Amino acid sequence: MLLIGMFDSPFVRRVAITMKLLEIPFEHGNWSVGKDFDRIRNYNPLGRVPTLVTDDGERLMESGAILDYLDELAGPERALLPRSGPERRKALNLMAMSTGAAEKGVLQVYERVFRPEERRHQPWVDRCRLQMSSSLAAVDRHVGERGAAQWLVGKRMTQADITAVCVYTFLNDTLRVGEDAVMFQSLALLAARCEAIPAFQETRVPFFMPAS
Ligand SMILES: N[C@@H](CCC(=O)N[C@@H](CS)C(=O)NCC(=O)O)C(=O)O
Repeated sequence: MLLIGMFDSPFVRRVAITMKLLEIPFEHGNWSVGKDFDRIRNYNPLGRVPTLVTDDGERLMESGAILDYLDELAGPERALLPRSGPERRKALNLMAMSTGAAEKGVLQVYERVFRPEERRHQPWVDRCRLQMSSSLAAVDRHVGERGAAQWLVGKRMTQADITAVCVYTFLNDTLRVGEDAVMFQSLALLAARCEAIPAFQETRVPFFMPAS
């Protein structure tokens, strides 16, 4: 299988960590959405990552859809998302809050990476920051309610934990959300626990953020 996209993206990284945890081997297409745009578009008309090319040549897009495929490959015992019921809904909800925060973070990052300074619209950036922080704070509250030594859902690590940590680490690297230590303390503790695990360490590539 070929996983396209750099690990500095939280969406790519959550797929890569999942593949490592599930022991599904893959080649890594370490291509940038900036300079390798045309190359990526050969596999995904949107030019987005992650994109997964399966051993059968099928091209899968959207990290959520890719994770669904990987869970199916792994089977119900090893799948990283609870199969049904309240635990599945809770995990999906937490993942939506985390990926939503990441999307609002990515929009702020792209303001700096792709848009010239004189064309930026600060009220839009502020709105994104508020949405990102509020969503991340909601995830942080859930982590806090569960307690520092627990997982977000059930008794073992699930996709809800992997996604929350990938997003928190990305937003901390790029937008320094962790400096607001009061708001995201519980997430910071969960991230510290997870980032020590080999699958997380092997995929840890800090995003290069331009200064302004
Ligand atoms: N909803 C998508 C989001 C993926 C996404 O935003 N990827 C970014 C990299 S972090 C990307 O490909 N950006 C390039 C672009 O959209 O032009 C997913 O979950 O896969």
